[in-house]
Amino acid sequence: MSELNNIALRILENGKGILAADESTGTMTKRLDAVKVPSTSENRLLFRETLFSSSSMMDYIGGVILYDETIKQKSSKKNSIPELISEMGSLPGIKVDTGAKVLANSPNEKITEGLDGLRERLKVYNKLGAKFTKWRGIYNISKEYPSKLSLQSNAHALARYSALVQECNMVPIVEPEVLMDGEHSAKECYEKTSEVIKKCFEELILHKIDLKGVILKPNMILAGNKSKNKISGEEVANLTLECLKNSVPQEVPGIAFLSGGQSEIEATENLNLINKLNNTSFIISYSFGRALQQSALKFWSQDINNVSGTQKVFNHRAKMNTLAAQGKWSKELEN
Ligand code: 5MM
Repeated sequence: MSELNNIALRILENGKGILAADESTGTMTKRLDAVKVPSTSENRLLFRETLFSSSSMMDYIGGVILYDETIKQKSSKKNSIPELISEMGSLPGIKVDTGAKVLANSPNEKITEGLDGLRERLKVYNKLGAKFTKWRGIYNISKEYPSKLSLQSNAHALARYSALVQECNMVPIVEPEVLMDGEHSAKECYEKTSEVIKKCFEELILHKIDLKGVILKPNMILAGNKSKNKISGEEVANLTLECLKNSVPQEVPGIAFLSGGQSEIEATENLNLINKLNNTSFIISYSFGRALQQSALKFWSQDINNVSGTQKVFNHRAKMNTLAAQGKWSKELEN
């Protein structure tokens, strides 16, 4: 087994998932504003350290995606944040894209930037303890989108990123997110997501990526958030599995879904159904941001020094998602 394959499997072993705590300062400020906590670097660290020192790190969270600010911070016990995460039994990772900007010549679409100087930045992150990385490309759905230009350029960037990451002995998480925004049907989401994922792997293969050392982080197949034709959880699960079977090469060891704006329970319920019906060879788990942190953040904002109370809320959510990653979750367990 290669070292990269080993890391990917370790992150996702036994129903473990990934905590996406890689909100850029702008996004984190929006999250903190919403719960009326000032977005200072101390507060951002306090909330994150509260999660990273919870018992979930041992039991449910196989990896944590950090943001540049956090990977360079020190915990209250004066060890580095990657050291804290490793000591708790999880693996530290890092978001290495520098954000999505307007795609030239297709102003309604985005292209993710961050390739310039990436080889050097990766060496620094690796020295700081990162074992894996993340890059997110975003796509919107409408009749004409994603355009060929967006499909091609985002896949190309994801492949070049993956090659540099593997060269530096880390596992790339490849995140092509087809956004939930819009009136589109689940069928359209299925078709466009399949096209997006296929194009990504076409480029990854062209760039000679070791697919056994990659984790795919896709969206689930859902109707748009403004669609009148919502589908059942079983239909979400069946369409999502069908899409993965048709577009992801067998060598890829694991798939960790993003939550994409679903509520906490909805994301857990869909993940559970996907795993119950999983007829693929992939390990299927989670890499949630909002769907893992929402309740914990709300609770923490009432008293930012209540570490154990906040950890209890977070541990519950992480446990529910790990059960869902094993197809063992049920609604009753939520109470
Ligand atoms: C945590 O949010 C990440 C993006 O942050 P920026 O937009 O500030 O760069 C995002 O990539 C996240 O990792 C994934 O979308 C998963 O998060 P959700 O909330 O969709 O599960």
